[in-house]
Amino acid sequence: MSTVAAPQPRKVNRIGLDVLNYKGGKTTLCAGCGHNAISERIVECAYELGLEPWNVAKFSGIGCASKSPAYFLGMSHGFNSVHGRMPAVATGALLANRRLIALGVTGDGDTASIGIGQFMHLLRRNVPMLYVIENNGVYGLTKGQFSATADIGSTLKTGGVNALPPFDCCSLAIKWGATFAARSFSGDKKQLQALLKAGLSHKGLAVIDVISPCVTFNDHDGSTKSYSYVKDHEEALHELDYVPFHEDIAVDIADGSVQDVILHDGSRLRIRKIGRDYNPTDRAAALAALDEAEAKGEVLTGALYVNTSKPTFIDQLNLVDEPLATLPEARVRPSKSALESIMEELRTGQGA
Ligand SMILES: Cc1ncc(C[n+]2csc(CCOP(=O)(O)OP(=O)(O)O)c2C)c(N)n1
Ligand code: SF4
Ligand SMILES: [Mg+2]
Repeated sequence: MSTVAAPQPRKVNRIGLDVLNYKGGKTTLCAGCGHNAISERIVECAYELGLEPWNVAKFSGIGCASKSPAYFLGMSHGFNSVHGRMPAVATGALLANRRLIALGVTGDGDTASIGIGQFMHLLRRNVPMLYVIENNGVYGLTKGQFSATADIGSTLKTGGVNALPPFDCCSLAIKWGATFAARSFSGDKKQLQALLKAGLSHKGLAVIDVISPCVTFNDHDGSTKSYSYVKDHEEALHELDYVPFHEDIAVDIADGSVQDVILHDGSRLRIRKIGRDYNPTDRAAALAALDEAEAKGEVLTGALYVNTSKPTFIDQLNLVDEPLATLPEARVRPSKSALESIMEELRTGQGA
């Protein structure tokens, strides 16, 4: 006699959702593309953190990387902007609703080529969002031309050699005002998960540059953004764990090889030394380490820089606590007498 297995209880997170609630549409990217692995990590992180997907706003530009928000967090808001213009859209949305959890996902072309101007202003404003760069060194969507993150001497599949120096998005981020900067690799599940969770817990601009190989156009010998190059040249600064605020954090950290960075929501980024001493709160040391790695052809990964004390763009504007988008007209529209007073001032040079 055959027996029917009892249905397994649904595994849910602390807000009662299962992992399927954090998925999106089926990917249309190439099999093996690094961007797909990053989407999977985002799904896992959002589920494990217990994010309310309806409070998340996903922002992107144009490119294979920028298509990927369609493949995770299907219950969240999403805005696919013009190529390279995502920062302005995200900034505007956050000004209208400061309670949104903003997640930008973009490519190296979208950020460092056409979008470099917008990226720089996002940095100097410290706009509070997680900004993930899926960095493959090429414009994947338009068939593999070099982007502005391609290294000097890197070759195209067709043989062309890149002669121009790259922008290092982490160096730019640290130098110009992001308060969290990290580099990871789409193939490093544990490190990327810890960084994504920490970036989502950070109050300020968190930039994570993830080397994400394009298997179709930039995964050959001669590319410095291929799986084999990154595996052979990765230099991890430390081992990382993310400890959520609701978990017991009692751990013996007396031996000096572990450092905790306390994030704004009370969770911690636990940093375990694996070689050199590295303090991610030291801005000058972070920039020097990136320069040194670039000179050696190394891909430096880990939490490069964290600053939890700088005010965000929204804080600096002294906005009211409620989202502006929800305020009634009576609170956002000047009264008739206030308008008359302004008009009088313009007419006479003196207030009414
Ligand atoms: C204004 C504008 N210029 C150029 C393009 C053509 N275009 C589409 S995607 C893209 C590059 C995308 O590269 P990246 O951001 O690195 O994403 P990937 O496809 O590599 O993931 C370009 C140049 C466009 N869509 N819009
Ligand atoms: S072309 Fe490259 S970047 Fe685009 S989906 Fe395919 S592997 Fe990914
Ligand atoms: Mg690209």
